[in-house]
Amino acid sequence: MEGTKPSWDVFCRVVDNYGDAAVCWRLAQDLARDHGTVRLFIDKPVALQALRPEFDATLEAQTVVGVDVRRWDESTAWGVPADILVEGFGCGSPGTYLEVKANAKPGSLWIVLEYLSAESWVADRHGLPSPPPRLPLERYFYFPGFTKKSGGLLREAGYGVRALAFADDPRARERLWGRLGFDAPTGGQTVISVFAYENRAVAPIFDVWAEGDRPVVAAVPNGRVRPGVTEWLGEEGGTDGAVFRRGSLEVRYIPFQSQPDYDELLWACDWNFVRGEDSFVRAQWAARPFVWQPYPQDEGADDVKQDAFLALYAAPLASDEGLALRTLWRGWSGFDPQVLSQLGEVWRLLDSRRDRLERNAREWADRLEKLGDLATNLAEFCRKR
Ligand code: TRH
Repeated sequence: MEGTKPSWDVFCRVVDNYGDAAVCWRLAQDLARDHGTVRLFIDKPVALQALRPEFDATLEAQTVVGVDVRRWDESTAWGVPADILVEGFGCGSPGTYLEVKANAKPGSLWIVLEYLSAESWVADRHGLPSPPPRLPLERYFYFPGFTKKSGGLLREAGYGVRALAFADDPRARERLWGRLGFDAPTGGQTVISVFAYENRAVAPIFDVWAEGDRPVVAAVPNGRVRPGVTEWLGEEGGTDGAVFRRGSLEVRYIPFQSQPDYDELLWACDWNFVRGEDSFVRAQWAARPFVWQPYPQDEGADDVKQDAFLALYAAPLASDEGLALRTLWRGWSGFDPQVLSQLGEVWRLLDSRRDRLERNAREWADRLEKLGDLATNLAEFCRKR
Protein backbone atom coordinates (compact mmCIF):
# COMPACT_ATOMS: atom_id res chain seq x y z
CA MET A 1 0.00 0.00 0.00
CA GLU A 2 2.99 2.28 -0.51
CA GLY A 3 2.01 5.72 -1.80
CA THR A 4 -1.76 5.40 -2.11
CA LYS A 5 -3.73 5.68 1.12
CA PRO A 6 -5.64 2.57 2.21
CA SER A 7 -9.36 2.09 2.70
CA TRP A 8 -10.65 1.33 6.23
CA ASP A 9 -13.75 -0.45 7.53
CA VAL A 10 -14.38 0.29 11.23
CA PHE A 11 -16.92 -1.91 13.06
CA CYS A 12 -18.60 -0.65 16.22
CA ARG A 13 -21.07 -2.45 18.47
CA VAL A 14 -22.71 -0.09 21.00
CA VAL A 15 -22.67 -1.95 24.34
CA ASP A 16 -24.19 0.80 26.48
CA ASN A 17 -23.62 4.47 27.23
CA TYR A 18 -21.80 6.51 24.61
CA GLY A 19 -18.19 5.46 24.74
CA ASP A 20 -18.04 2.67 22.18
CA ALA A 21 -19.68 4.91 19.60
CA ALA A 22 -17.67 7.92 20.80
CA VAL A 23 -14.29 6.27 20.37
CA CYS A 24 -15.06 4.54 17.06
CA TRP A 25 -16.56 7.72 15.66
CA ARG A 26 -13.49 9.75 16.67
CA LEU A 27 -11.16 7.14 15.15
CA ALA A 28 -13.18 7.05 11.92
CA GLN A 29 -13.05 10.85 11.60
CA ASP A 30 -9.30 10.98 12.22
CA LEU A 31 -8.60 8.21 9.70
CA ALA A 32 -10.87 9.83 7.09
CA ARG A 33 -9.22 13.20 7.58
CA ASP A 34 -5.65 12.12 7.04
CA HIS A 35 -5.23 8.42 6.38
CA GLY A 36 -7.54 7.15 3.65
CA THR A 37 -11.22 6.48 2.99
CA VAL A 38 -13.37 5.18 5.84
CA ARG A 39 -16.62 3.29 6.29
CA LEU A 40 -18.01 3.05 9.82
CA PHE A 41 -20.43 0.13 10.39
CA ILE A 42 -22.33 0.73 13.62
CA ASP A 43 -25.20 -1.33 15.02
CA LYS A 44 -26.94 1.57 16.85
CA PRO A 45 -26.35 4.77 14.86
CA VAL A 46 -28.66 6.58 17.30
CA ALA A 47 -25.74 6.61 19.77
CA LEU A 48 -23.93 8.96 17.37
CA GLN A 49 -26.81 11.41 17.25
CA ALA A 50 -26.17 12.69 20.79
CA LEU A 51 -22.49 13.14 20.01
CA ARG A 52 -22.99 14.80 16.62
CA PRO A 53 -26.51 16.18 16.05
CA GLU A 54 -26.17 16.18 12.23
CA PHE A 55 -26.45 12.39 12.28
CA ASP A 56 -29.82 11.04 11.13
CA ALA A 57 -30.25 7.71 12.92
CA THR A 58 -33.04 6.66 10.56
CA LEU A 59 -30.72 6.42 7.56
CA GLU A 60 -29.11 3.14 6.44
CA ALA A 61 -26.14 5.11 5.12
CA GLN A 62 -24.92 8.69 5.38
CA THR A 63 -21.67 10.60 5.00
CA VAL A 64 -20.74 12.87 7.89
CA VAL A 65 -17.45 14.83 7.92
CA GLY A 66 -16.04 12.51 5.29
CA VAL A 67 -16.99 9.24 7.01
CA ASP A 68 -19.34 6.84 5.18
CA VAL A 69 -21.53 5.67 8.12
CA ARG A 70 -23.55 2.51 7.58
CA ARG A 71 -26.10 0.85 9.88
CA TRP A 72 -24.75 -2.61 10.73
CA ASP A 73 -27.38 -5.35 10.92
CA GLU A 74 -27.98 -8.76 9.42
CA SER A 75 -29.04 -7.24 6.10
CA THR A 76 -26.00 -4.99 5.66
CA ALA A 77 -24.43 -5.29 2.20
CA TRP A 78 -20.65 -5.30 2.58
CA GLY A 79 -19.75 -4.06 -0.91
CA VAL A 80 -15.99 -4.14 -1.55
CA PRO A 81 -14.22 -4.81 1.77
CA ALA A 82 -11.59 -2.27 2.81
CA ASP A 83 -7.84 -2.88 2.82
CA ILE A 84 -7.89 -2.61 6.63
CA LEU A 85 -10.58 -3.82 9.01
CA VAL A 86 -10.66 -2.20 12.47
CA GLU A 87 -12.80 -4.12 14.96
CA GLY A 88 -13.73 -1.67 17.72
CA PHE A 89 -13.19 -3.08 21.21
CA GLY A 90 -13.11 -6.64 19.92
CA CYS A 91 -16.83 -6.34 19.09
CA GLY A 92 -16.66 -9.38 16.79
CA SER A 93 -16.48 -8.81 13.04
CA PRO A 94 -19.31 -10.47 11.10
CA GLY A 95 -18.36 -13.84 9.61
CA THR A 96 -19.86 -13.04 6.23
CA TYR A 97 -17.79 -9.88 6.04
CA LEU A 98 -14.59 -11.74 6.97
CA GLU A 99 -15.24 -14.36 4.26
CA VAL A 100 -15.74 -11.65 1.64
CA LYS A 101 -12.61 -9.84 2.80
CA ALA A 102 -10.48 -12.99 2.85
CA ASN A 103 -11.59 -13.87 -0.69
CA ALA A 104 -11.29 -10.40 -2.15
CA LYS A 105 -8.12 -9.34 -0.32
CA PRO A 106 -6.24 -12.35 1.06
CA GLY A 107 -3.44 -11.33 3.41
CA SER A 108 -5.09 -7.98 4.19
CA LEU A 109 -5.17 -6.53 7.68
CA TRP A 110 -7.61 -7.08 10.56
CA ILE A 111 -6.92 -4.81 13.54
CA VAL A 112 -8.61 -5.46 16.88
CA LEU A 113 -8.72 -2.13 18.73
CA GLU A 114 -8.76 -2.78 22.48
CA TYR A 115 -10.03 -0.79 25.46
CA LEU A 116 -7.77 1.85 27.00
CA SER A 117 -5.76 0.82 30.07
CA ALA A 118 -2.59 1.96 31.82
CA GLU A 119 -1.91 -1.56 33.11
CA SER A 120 1.64 -2.72 32.43
CA TRP A 121 0.61 -5.88 30.54
CA VAL A 122 -0.67 -3.68 27.68
CA ALA A 123 2.94 -3.04 26.59
CA ASP A 124 3.47 -6.79 26.17
CA ARG A 125 0.30 -7.33 24.13
CA HIS A 126 0.26 -4.21 21.97
CA GLY A 127 0.85 -4.89 18.27
CA LEU A 128 1.07 -8.66 18.66
CA PRO A 129 -0.08 -10.78 15.71
CA SER A 130 -2.96 -13.16 16.33
CA PRO A 131 -3.51 -15.10 13.07
CA PRO A 132 -7.15 -16.18 12.73
CA PRO A 133 -7.31 -20.01 12.45
CA ARG A 134 -8.91 -20.42 9.06
CA LEU A 135 -8.90 -17.11 7.24
CA PRO A 136 -5.94 -15.78 5.20
CA LEU A 137 -6.03 -12.44 7.03
CA GLU A 138 -3.31 -10.73 9.09
CA ARG A 139 -4.84 -10.00 12.53
CA TYR A 140 -3.16 -7.81 15.17
CA PHE A 141 -4.20 -6.52 18.60
CA TYR A 142 -3.80 -2.77 18.91
CA PHE A 143 -3.96 -0.95 22.26
CA PRO A 144 -4.44 2.74 22.97
CA GLY A 145 -2.26 3.82 25.86
CA PHE A 146 -0.02 6.23 27.71
CA THR A 147 3.45 4.98 26.76
CA LYS A 148 5.52 4.41 23.63
CA LYS A 149 4.59 0.72 23.83
CA SER A 150 1.02 1.52 22.87
CA GLY A 151 -0.84 3.30 20.10
CA GLY A 152 -1.16 6.50 22.13
CA LEU A 153 -4.51 8.32 22.39
CA LEU A 154 -6.99 9.71 19.88
CA ARG A 155 -6.29 13.39 19.26
CA GLU A 156 -7.53 15.02 16.08
CA ALA A 157 -5.35 17.40 14.07
CA GLY A 158 -6.36 20.92 15.01
CA TYR A 159 -7.28 20.11 18.63
CA GLY A 160 -4.46 22.29 19.99
CA VAL A 161 -5.44 25.20 17.73
CA ARG A 162 -9.07 24.97 18.89
CA ALA A 163 -8.02 24.85 22.55
CA LEU A 164 -5.75 27.87 22.19
CA ALA A 165 -8.41 29.85 20.30
CA PHE A 166 -10.87 29.18 23.13
CA ALA A 167 -8.32 30.20 25.78
CA ASP A 168 -7.39 33.39 23.90
CA ASP A 169 -10.96 34.50 23.21
CA PRO A 170 -12.27 36.56 26.17
CA ARG A 171 -15.87 35.96 25.06
CA ALA A 172 -15.59 32.21 24.47
CA ARG A 173 -16.74 31.26 28.00
CA GLU A 174 -19.62 33.71 27.80
CA ARG A 175 -20.73 32.09 24.52
CA LEU A 176 -20.34 28.61 26.00
CA TRP A 177 -22.48 29.37 29.06
CA GLY A 178 -24.94 31.35 26.96
CA ARG A 179 -25.41 28.27 24.76
CA LEU A 180 -26.08 26.25 27.92
CA GLY A 181 -28.65 28.78 29.15
CA PHE A 182 -26.58 30.47 31.88
CA ASP A 183 -24.39 33.51 32.54
CA ALA A 184 -20.66 32.75 32.67
CA PRO A 185 -19.47 32.46 36.32
CA THR A 186 -17.42 35.61 36.90
CA GLY A 187 -17.18 35.86 40.68
CA GLY A 188 -14.08 33.76 41.25
CA GLN A 189 -16.10 30.58 41.72
CA THR A 190 -14.43 27.19 41.34
CA VAL A 191 -16.23 25.78 38.29
CA ILE A 192 -16.59 21.98 38.15
CA SER A 193 -18.12 19.75 35.43
CA VAL A 194 -19.66 16.55 36.79
CA PHE A 195 -20.07 13.73 34.24
CA ALA A 196 -20.31 10.36 36.02
CA TYR A 197 -22.18 7.11 36.59
CA GLU A 198 -24.57 6.67 39.52
CA ASN A 199 -22.41 7.48 42.50
CA ARG A 200 -22.68 7.21 46.31
CA ALA A 201 -20.12 9.99 46.76
CA VAL A 202 -22.38 12.70 45.32
CA ALA A 203 -23.81 13.64 48.73
CA PRO A 204 -20.51 13.84 50.63
CA ILE A 205 -18.76 15.75 47.83
CA PHE A 206 -21.63 18.16 47.23
CA ASP A 207 -21.81 18.70 51.04
CA VAL A 208 -18.12 19.66 51.01
CA TRP A 209 -18.69 22.17 48.22
CA ALA A 210 -21.86 23.61 49.83
CA GLU A 211 -20.19 23.95 53.26
CA GLY A 212 -16.87 25.24 51.92
CA ASP A 213 -15.74 28.84 52.30
CA ARG A 214 -15.22 29.34 48.56
CA PRO A 215 -18.03 29.68 46.00
CA VAL A 216 -18.39 26.63 43.70
CA VAL A 217 -20.42 26.13 40.51
CA ALA A 218 -21.14 22.47 39.64
CA ALA A 219 -22.33 21.91 36.04
CA VAL A 220 -24.20 18.59 35.80
CA PRO A 221 -24.92 17.41 32.23
CA ASN A 222 -28.11 15.46 31.56
CA GLY A 223 -27.20 11.88 32.40
CA ARG A 224 -26.79 9.09 34.91
CA VAL A 225 -25.41 11.06 37.87
CA ARG A 226 -28.13 13.74 37.80
CA PRO A 227 -30.80 11.79 39.78
CA GLY A 228 -28.30 11.44 42.64
CA VAL A 229 -27.74 15.19 42.61
CA THR A 230 -31.49 15.85 42.54
CA GLU A 231 -31.87 13.52 45.54
CA TRP A 232 -29.09 15.35 47.40
CA LEU A 233 -30.84 18.63 46.64
CA GLY A 234 -34.11 17.25 47.96
CA GLU A 235 -35.73 18.64 44.83
CA GLU A 236 -38.23 17.06 42.47
CA GLY A 237 -36.99 16.49 38.91
CA GLY A 238 -34.90 19.27 37.50
CA THR A 239 -34.56 19.83 33.77
CA ASP A 240 -31.77 21.33 31.68
CA GLY A 241 -31.44 25.00 32.58
CA ALA A 242 -32.43 24.49 36.24
CA VAL A 243 -30.21 26.09 38.89
CA PHE A 244 -30.15 25.32 42.63
CA ARG A 245 -28.19 26.97 45.45
CA ARG A 246 -27.05 25.37 48.71
CA GLY A 247 -24.58 27.39 50.83
CA SER A 248 -21.48 28.11 48.76
CA LEU A 249 -22.59 25.75 45.97
CA GLU A 250 -24.58 26.60 42.84
CA VAL A 251 -25.72 23.53 40.87
CA ARG A 252 -26.47 24.04 37.16
CA TYR A 253 -28.27 21.38 35.13
CA ILE A 254 -26.85 21.65 31.62
CA PRO A 255 -27.89 19.88 28.40
CA PHE A 256 -25.87 17.01 26.91
CA GLN A 257 -23.82 18.73 24.20
CA SER A 258 -22.08 17.63 21.00
CA GLN A 259 -18.57 16.24 21.41
CA PRO A 260 -16.88 19.45 20.12
CA ASP A 261 -19.00 21.55 22.50
CA TYR A 262 -18.21 19.26 25.43
CA ASP A 263 -14.51 20.01 24.88
CA GLU A 264 -15.31 23.68 25.49
CA LEU A 265 -16.92 22.84 28.83
CA LEU A 266 -13.79 20.91 29.82
CA TRP A 267 -11.60 23.87 28.83
CA ALA A 268 -13.84 26.33 30.76
CA CYS A 269 -13.84 24.44 34.07
CA ASP A 270 -11.31 24.40 36.91
CA TRP A 271 -12.02 20.74 37.66
CA ASN A 272 -13.58 18.06 35.46
CA PHE A 273 -15.21 14.88 36.74
CA VAL A 274 -15.25 12.39 33.87
CA ARG A 275 -15.91 8.69 33.30
CA GLY A 276 -15.44 5.73 30.97
CA GLU A 277 -12.91 6.11 28.22
CA ASP A 278 -13.49 8.99 25.83
CA SER A 279 -14.34 11.80 28.28
CA PHE A 280 -11.42 10.46 30.38
CA VAL A 281 -9.12 11.10 27.41
CA ARG A 282 -10.67 14.47 26.57
CA ALA A 283 -10.13 15.63 30.18
CA GLN A 284 -6.44 14.74 29.85
CA TRP A 285 -6.12 16.80 26.65
CA ALA A 286 -8.00 19.69 28.37
CA ALA A 287 -5.09 19.72 30.89
CA ARG A 288 -7.19 20.60 33.93
CA PRO A 289 -7.25 18.84 37.31
CA PHE A 290 -9.74 16.01 36.90
CA VAL A 291 -11.36 13.02 38.63
CA TRP A 292 -12.02 9.81 36.69
CA GLN A 293 -14.72 7.25 37.45
CA PRO A 294 -13.85 4.15 35.40
CA TYR A 295 -16.64 2.20 33.73
CA PRO A 296 -17.90 -0.13 36.52
CA GLN A 297 -16.54 -3.66 36.07
CA ASP A 298 -16.69 -6.89 38.10
CA GLU A 299 -13.94 -8.29 40.32
CA GLY A 300 -12.40 -4.85 40.79
CA ALA A 301 -11.06 -4.58 37.25
CA ASP A 302 -12.08 -0.91 37.26
CA ASP A 303 -10.23 -0.37 40.56
CA VAL A 304 -7.06 -1.90 39.10
CA LYS A 305 -7.39 0.27 35.97
CA GLN A 306 -7.69 3.43 38.02
CA ASP A 307 -4.72 2.56 40.23
CA ALA A 308 -2.55 1.77 37.21
CA PHE A 309 -3.37 5.13 35.65
CA LEU A 310 -2.83 7.11 38.87
CA ALA A 311 0.57 5.44 39.35
CA LEU A 312 1.63 7.21 36.14
CA TYR A 313 -0.39 10.41 36.34
CA ALA A 314 0.25 11.26 40.03
CA ALA A 315 3.90 10.16 40.06
CA PRO A 316 5.32 13.74 39.75
CA LEU A 317 3.15 15.05 42.63
CA ALA A 318 4.24 15.41 46.26
CA SER A 319 3.25 12.42 48.36
CA ASP A 320 0.45 14.27 50.20
CA GLU A 321 -0.96 15.53 46.87
CA GLY A 322 -0.75 12.08 45.29
CA LEU A 323 -2.39 10.44 48.28
CA ALA A 324 -5.14 13.08 48.38
CA LEU A 325 -5.83 12.68 44.65
CA ARG A 326 -5.98 8.90 44.98
CA THR A 327 -8.29 9.20 47.99
CA LEU A 328 -10.61 11.55 46.10
CA TRP A 329 -10.66 9.32 42.98
CA ARG A 330 -11.27 6.14 44.96
CA GLY A 331 -13.92 7.77 47.13
CA TRP A 332 -15.68 9.16 44.06
CA SER A 333 -15.48 5.84 42.19
CA GLY A 334 -16.85 3.84 45.13
CA PHE A 335 -13.68 1.77 45.64
CA ASP A 336 -13.14 3.05 49.22
CA PRO A 337 -16.48 4.04 50.77
CA GLN A 338 -14.72 4.44 54.12
CA VAL A 339 -12.86 7.54 52.85
CA LEU A 340 -16.05 9.51 52.15
CA SER A 341 -15.73 11.15 55.60
CA GLN A 342 -12.26 12.46 54.64
CA LEU A 343 -13.36 14.13 51.41
CA GLY A 344 -13.61 17.59 52.97
CA GLU A 345 -10.00 17.57 54.13
CA VAL A 346 -8.88 15.94 50.86
CA TRP A 347 -10.74 18.43 48.70
CA ARG A 348 -9.41 21.44 50.66
CA LEU A 349 -5.83 20.19 50.30
CA LEU A 350 -6.17 19.50 46.58
CA ASP A 351 -7.94 22.73 45.78
CA SER A 352 -5.27 24.66 47.70
CA ARG A 353 -2.65 22.99 45.46
CA ARG A 354 -4.57 23.71 42.23
CA ASP A 355 -1.63 25.53 40.59
CA ARG A 356 0.55 22.45 41.08
CA LEU A 357 -2.20 20.16 39.83
CA GLU A 358 -2.71 22.33 36.75
CA ARG A 359 1.01 22.24 35.98
CA ASN A 360 0.99 18.44 36.36
CA ALA A 361 -2.02 18.22 34.04
CA ARG A 362 -0.29 20.34 31.39
CA GLU A 363 2.96 18.37 31.64
CA TRP A 364 0.99 15.12 31.36
CA ALA A 365 -0.82 16.35 28.21
CA ASP A 366 2.52 17.45 26.70
CA ARG A 367 3.98 14.02 27.44
CA LEU A 368 1.01 12.29 25.80
CA GLU A 369 1.17 14.54 22.74
CA LYS A 370 4.75 13.38 22.13
CA LEU A 371 3.43 9.82 21.63
CA GLY A 372 1.66 10.91 18.43
CA ASP A 373 -2.08 10.43 17.95
CA LEU A 374 -3.62 6.98 17.77
CA ALA A 375 -4.98 7.27 14.21
CA THR A 376 -1.59 8.31 12.81
CA ASN A 377 0.23 5.63 14.81
CA LEU A 378 -2.25 3.00 13.62
CA ALA A 379 -1.93 4.11 9.98
CA GLU A 380 1.87 3.87 10.30
CA PHE A 381 1.61 0.45 11.97
CA CYS A 382 -0.52 -0.79 9.08
CA ARG A 383 1.63 0.83 6.39
CA LYS A 384 4.60 -1.17 7.60
CA ARG A 385 2.64 -4.41 7.25
O1 TRH B 1 -20.59 7.09 28.00
P1 TRH B 1 -19.49 6.37 28.67
O2 TRH B 1 -19.75 5.81 30.00
O3 TRH B 1 -19.02 5.19 27.70
C1 TRH B 1 -18.58 3.95 28.24
C2 TRH B 1 -17.06 3.89 28.19
O4 TRH B 1 -16.61 4.24 26.91
C3 TRH B 1 -16.56 2.51 28.50
O5 TRH B 1 -15.17 2.40 28.27
C4 TRH B 1 -17.28 1.50 27.65
O6 TRH B 1 -16.88 0.21 28.03
C5 TRH B 1 -18.77 1.65 27.86
O7 TRH B 1 -19.16 2.95 27.44
C6 TRH B 1 -19.51 0.61 27.06
O8 TRH B 1 -18.21 7.31 28.81
P2 TRH B 1 -17.25 7.93 27.73
O9 TRH B 1 -16.32 6.90 27.20
O10 TRH B 1 -16.64 9.12 28.37
O11 TRH B 1 -18.15 8.41 26.53
C7 TRH B 1 -18.97 9.53 26.74
C8 TRH B 1 -18.93 10.39 25.49
O12 TRH B 1 -19.91 11.42 25.59
C9 TRH B 1 -17.59 11.09 25.34
O13 TRH B 1 -17.25 11.12 23.97
C10 TRH B 1 -17.88 12.50 25.81
C11 TRH B 1 -19.26 12.66 25.27
N1 TRH B 1 -20.05 13.75 25.84
C12 TRH B 1 -20.58 14.65 24.94
O14 TRH B 1 -20.34 14.55 23.73
N2 TRH B 1 -21.35 15.65 25.40
C13 TRH B 1 -21.64 15.81 26.73
O15 TRH B 1 -22.37 16.75 27.10
C14 TRH B 1 -21.08 14.87 27.66
C15 TRH B 1 -21.34 15.02 29.12
C16 TRH B 1 -20.28 13.82 27.18
